[in-house]
Amino acid sequence: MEKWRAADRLLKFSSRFASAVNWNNSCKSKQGKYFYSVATTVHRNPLFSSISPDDISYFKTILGERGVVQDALALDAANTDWMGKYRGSSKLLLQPKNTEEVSQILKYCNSRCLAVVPQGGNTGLVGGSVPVFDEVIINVGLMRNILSFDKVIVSGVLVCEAGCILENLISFLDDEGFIMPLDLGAKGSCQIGGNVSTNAGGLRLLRYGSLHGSVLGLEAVLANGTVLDMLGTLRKDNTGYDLKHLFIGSEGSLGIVTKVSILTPPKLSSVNIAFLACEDYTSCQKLLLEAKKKLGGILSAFEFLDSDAMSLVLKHLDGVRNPLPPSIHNFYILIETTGSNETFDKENLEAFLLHSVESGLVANGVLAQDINQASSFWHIREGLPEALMKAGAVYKYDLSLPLEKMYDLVEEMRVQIGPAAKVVAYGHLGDGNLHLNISAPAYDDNILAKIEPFVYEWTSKNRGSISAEHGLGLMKAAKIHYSKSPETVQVMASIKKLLDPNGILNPYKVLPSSLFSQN
Ligand code: FAD
Ligand code: 2HG
Ligand code: ZN
Repeated sequence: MEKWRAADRLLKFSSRFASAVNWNNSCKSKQGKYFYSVATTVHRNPLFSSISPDDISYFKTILGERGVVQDALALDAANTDWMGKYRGSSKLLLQPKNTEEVSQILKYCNSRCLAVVPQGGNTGLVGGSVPVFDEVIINVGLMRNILSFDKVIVSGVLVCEAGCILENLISFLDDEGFIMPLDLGAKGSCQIGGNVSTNAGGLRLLRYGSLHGSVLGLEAVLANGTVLDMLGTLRKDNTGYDLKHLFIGSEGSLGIVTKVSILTPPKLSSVNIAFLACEDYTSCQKLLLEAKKKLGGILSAFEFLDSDAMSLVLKHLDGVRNPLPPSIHNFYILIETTGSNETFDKENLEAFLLHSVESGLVANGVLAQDINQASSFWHIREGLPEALMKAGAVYKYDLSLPLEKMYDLVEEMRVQIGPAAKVVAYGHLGDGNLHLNISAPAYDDNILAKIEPFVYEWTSKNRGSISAEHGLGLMKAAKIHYSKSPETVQVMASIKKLLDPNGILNPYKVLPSSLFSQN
């Protein structure tokens, strides 16, 4: 118990820390240094047209001058992903203001066979949000209206346009006494349309489930311009196939999401956060099991990072300090509880932590005493992607694995790679989601050859998924077979061909290009 240091009351809070890194600041200067060409394995589909002056004139008649962006700086930003790793060469960015404009754009692009890439906040981590070649970029960021919020009749249903920034929705709901069922480090930049299109997981999935559960409806525009109104607000609706699910997680390959209806939970008054250290991975697993048993309904996050991840954050993020000094522990766990009974919740968490220390599962720990301390704990976990960016080149793998096997991969990867790069592990342990990051001074084919296909084969052999939450994008389009059977991939390709016969929507992403080469 003497290792247990602070146990004061945590003030309620809503937003954890400032938005994601603005990639304009963090990545741009690195492009020359770190840019990593992946387009070499993909060839431009020769059936696609190139933009002509007539096309530009047509788009101006629909969108006006303001919605047709050809400015070099803006295009440079839209062509480059958050990591500065993937880069296209689009000459055109379109910014529609409503669904009708999206429909007109797509109808025209389809008739001209102009390939498009839907782009949201451009925070994706798999090269899905930027062009591979000269695809037209369509960003619905100007479509950012909240259309309705029903907190009385159908509790907590928010209907909004797809370009709403996640953090703005979080703030809006906070004022209304509700919260978004998802939260992620990129909240300051990512759009709800992008979140839905990637089926983003994030830090609250453990408690509120995936977007397949909380998205009640959506509106999407197909490649030929057809508007699919599936913007229901009902909890239950079993009339035929539930097509909205096709658009949740299809990464812009089946349509452009223009509106979203989402079920939001009420904000609860008591939030507590603990930052703990464990000496081995087995203790982390046991702690999760215990947390699920003892904290049950109030457990809202269970995140982990290893010692290399902690060292990286301490080195690269300004103003961050280890809440559990002096030495680095092998593993750190961040536990959050959210409930409605402040006294009970706090006592419950304290009793759980005390028991965990006494039983040896937890080596050291600290409970946030105020909102600033709580934010600083979250900053360590949420700041990891930014710290990795600052450290140099990074190879990112976002894996679902059986919990008991998860850290074996990390250890095997360290042996596999040797001293050439640092293997850094963290993630949403409560969801069985490992973020395996390999940090190197620069992109290097020799390092890549040590990582792939080893990481995919290992994951497949252990019946994991090669994409827990980030999607396949360009990075893993050709790797889908490691997680899905040939028959399943074939059905996916049939759906793609049915909804987008010319293949104009986000080509080269999600599914192997080889499946469409006969087009
Ligand atoms: P973009 O990156 O612009 O696009 C992502 C994909 O969606 C692309 O394929 C794009 O074509 C498509 N798309 C975008 N908008 C639309 C639309 N309106 N209609 C159709 N298709 C569209 N992800 C997680 O799951 N969990 C996390 O915890 C998490 N944390 C992150 C932390 C940081 C610091 C960063 C940089 C990223 C993180 N991500 C996380 C990844 C990323 O933020 C999410 O995938 C997010 O949902 C992407 O939203 P976006 O608006 O930026 O989409
Ligand atoms: C997170 O959980 C994001 O922080 C990013 O999903 C993961 O950096 C990564 O690999
Ligand atoms: Zn994540």
